[in-house]
Amino acid sequence: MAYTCIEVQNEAGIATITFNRPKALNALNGVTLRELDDALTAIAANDEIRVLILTGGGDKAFIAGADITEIRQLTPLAARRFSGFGQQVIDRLQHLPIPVIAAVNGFALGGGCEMALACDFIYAAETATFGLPEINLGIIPGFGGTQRLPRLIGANMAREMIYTGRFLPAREALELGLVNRCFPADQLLAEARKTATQIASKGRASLQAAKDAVRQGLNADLQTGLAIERDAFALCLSSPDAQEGTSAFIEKRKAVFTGK
Ligand code: CO8
Repeated sequence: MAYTCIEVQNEAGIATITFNRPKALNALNGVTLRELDDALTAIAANDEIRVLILTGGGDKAFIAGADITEIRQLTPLAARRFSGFGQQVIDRLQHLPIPVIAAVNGFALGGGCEMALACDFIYAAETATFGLPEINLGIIPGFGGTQRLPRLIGANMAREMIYTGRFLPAREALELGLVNRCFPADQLLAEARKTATQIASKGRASLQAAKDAVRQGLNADLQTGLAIERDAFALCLSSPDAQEGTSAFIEKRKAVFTGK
């Protein structure tokens, strides 16, 4: 499928998806979501890809939200469908079998912030801005923001952001734990790639097991989470990559994981 609103690049086991409608600050329209859905299917099916980075094209925005010109025309039924489709695509991102890093290079607002929240972690340019400003439009977040943000930064901070629509500068997002690390804008992608390269050298099975265990455990009580971890641990230990990793330690050499 030829894409018009995103760009996909694969290099050395690292895929990068760039949202590319800079004139509309990369706002998410239906076409962008469909293209993203398609790209995620291809990435999930490609065993060579170990890590995905999401970023925004142009120098102003990661994604400035759902495309307001498009959503304002929706009937309630169509809005429910569009919100459901957006949630589904963003959920697929969260369930992708590989780690996903959001490299937030500018505005991450509304649906853009919600997209970043579904990634495994967020790196941000010092000039980036986060927010859920839907309340200013007379609506609420519809791509998972009311659910994922409280889980990440706590209910009260999330409530304040959602009720006021306030924009948070990257430094404040860092203090809140919304962002893992901040970098000067011109170093953001290189830093995201550096971490991605480090992660890409690990075993595919153990990365997926770790990702699944954290995600599933976040929605479970502690005892259930520990049971999930036990099962995932046992499965990992029986994998060829675990044999390789433990043998390499004993033989004092660097492990070479095959992803099995
Ligand atoms: N949708 C469509 N176009 C947009 C959007 C958007 N979200 N954001 C910016 N644009 C467009 C502007 O209209 C403008 O276009 P043009 O040049 O043709 O006038 C261009 O991008 C540049 O924007 P600005 O001139 O406004 O740039 P500024 O630097 O002055 O301001 C801001 C940047 C502060 C980011 C400002 O553009 C803004 O406030 N944008 C809207 C942010 C927002 O409210 N986002 C939330 C959208 S709603 C949402 O995400 C809901 C998700 C769930 C949907 C569920 C579906 C049913």
